[in-house]
Amino acid sequence: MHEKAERIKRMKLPGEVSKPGFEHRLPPGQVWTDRFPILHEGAVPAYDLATWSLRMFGELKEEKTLTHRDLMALPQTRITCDIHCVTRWSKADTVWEGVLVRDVLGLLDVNPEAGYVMVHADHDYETNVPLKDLLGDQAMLAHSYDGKPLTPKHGWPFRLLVPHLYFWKSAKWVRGFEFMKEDRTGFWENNGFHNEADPFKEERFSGEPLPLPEDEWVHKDFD
Ligand SMILES: Nc1nc2c(c(=O)[nH]1)N[C@H]1C(S)=C(S)[C@@H](COP(=O)(O)O)O[C@H]1N2
Ligand SMILES: [Mo]
Repeated sequence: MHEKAERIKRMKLPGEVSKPGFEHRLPPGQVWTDRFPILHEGAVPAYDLATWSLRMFGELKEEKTLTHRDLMALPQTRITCDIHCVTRWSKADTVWEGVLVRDVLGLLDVNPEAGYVMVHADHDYETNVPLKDLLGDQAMLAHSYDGKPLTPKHGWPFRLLVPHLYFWKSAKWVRGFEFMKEDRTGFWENNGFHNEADPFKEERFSGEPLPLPEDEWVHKDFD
């Protein structure tokens, strides 16, 4: 077991709740919370929807820049899912609305060799996800949480949501998808986090020690 994983397991998390009957939905090493922690690097960006865009590039027949209006014109999907953060909190039955990534891909002509996506987000955040993990019934570009537009801190106007992977793969303030033949690691994947990030396999860390100070793991903000 990675030394950092041992240390975060000893921390008492704020807002920890017990949820009898939900044990089979709780990945190993996680605890349930009813709060919604806010975690990111850097400042919360501000946007004008008239100029906000999502750049789709890389292994495509033709690069495309999608506007807010392009995405809102796609079928709107509502999902309920559990989310799991590598800092050990999980939150059950979160409700999101947005557009499924596979519906967005319907606007594109993706080359058959593309197996991976580098998700680009503000400010200079990147995370890599296999294309197949984006094709399911729950991977979406979400614009609403719990029946209300996303707050700026949670990623307004659009965040990626890939609930079956640890939450660092769910990039807030998403600005581009880069379709790739070969996998490449993103921000946290370069900083000691596991490349695949399946919470039920406890894929938290790679073998490398994390150069992060202990207080990076203490939640600074909640909803
Ligand atoms: N653009 C961007 N997206 C990001 C991050 C970030 O630093 N920048 N942090 C990730 C991490 S580590 C987590 S745990 C979740 C937190 O999402 P939340 O603040 O809505 O709980 O956002 C992910 N998406
Ligand atoms: Mo995180």
